[in-house]
Amino acid sequence: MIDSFIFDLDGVLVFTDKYHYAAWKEMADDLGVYFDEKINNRLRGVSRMESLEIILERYEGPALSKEEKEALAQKKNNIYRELLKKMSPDDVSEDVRFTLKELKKRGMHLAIGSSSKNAKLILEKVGLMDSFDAISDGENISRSKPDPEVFVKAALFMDKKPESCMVVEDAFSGIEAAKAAGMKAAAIGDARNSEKADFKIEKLSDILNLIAV
Ligand code: B16
Ligand code: MG
Repeated sequence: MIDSFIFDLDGVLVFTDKYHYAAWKEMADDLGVYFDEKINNRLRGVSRMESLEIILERYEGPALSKEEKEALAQKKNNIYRELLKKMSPDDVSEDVRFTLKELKKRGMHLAIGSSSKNAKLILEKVGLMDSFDAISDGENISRSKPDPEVFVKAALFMDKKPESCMVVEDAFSGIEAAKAAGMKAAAIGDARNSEKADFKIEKLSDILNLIAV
């Protein structure tokens, strides 16, 4: 029986994807590399360094050293964190707030399972830091989605078994990670096109109808 939910952050609870895009775009433009929204879609749920490698598929300049790549990722992150300063509790929809409160009321355990190293900063900015029993994010994993590590750790932090957890994800890589962890996977947004998802939802509150499964 499902008694725990693990939420992806970017694309599920908040929409920081527009800031990721703006920051990568500025970095790519400065480097003279083509980058658009379609390429940006491939970066959902993917770690920062892996995202950079995807963007560099179009790079035609001289070979970049590890240090140069790290500097590019750092540059993107600095721009991104500057943009995150604009975030406030208004960036969390009524539907998201209602759903989290309702799940708590029904005795569910709640965790974050995000690839982002900025997850805690985002949760603080939008006032959701105290809404979760556990946070598993880019700071406590060594392998990124589709590896199940981030969700396995979230379940561990809550002291829950994988089979009692449902993951809510907007990324293909996240749905794969949830299934590899032995959990149920509910897809929202882009991930609704994934054949591996157990459930497809339009809005977050739709998961309230899935609890009895
Ligand atoms: P950072 P999620 C992911 O967050 C984003 O979807 C992905 O675009 C980003 O590259 C990744 O976090 C790492 O983020 O650079 O902040 O560590 O969807 O797993 O919550
Ligand atoms: Mg996401």
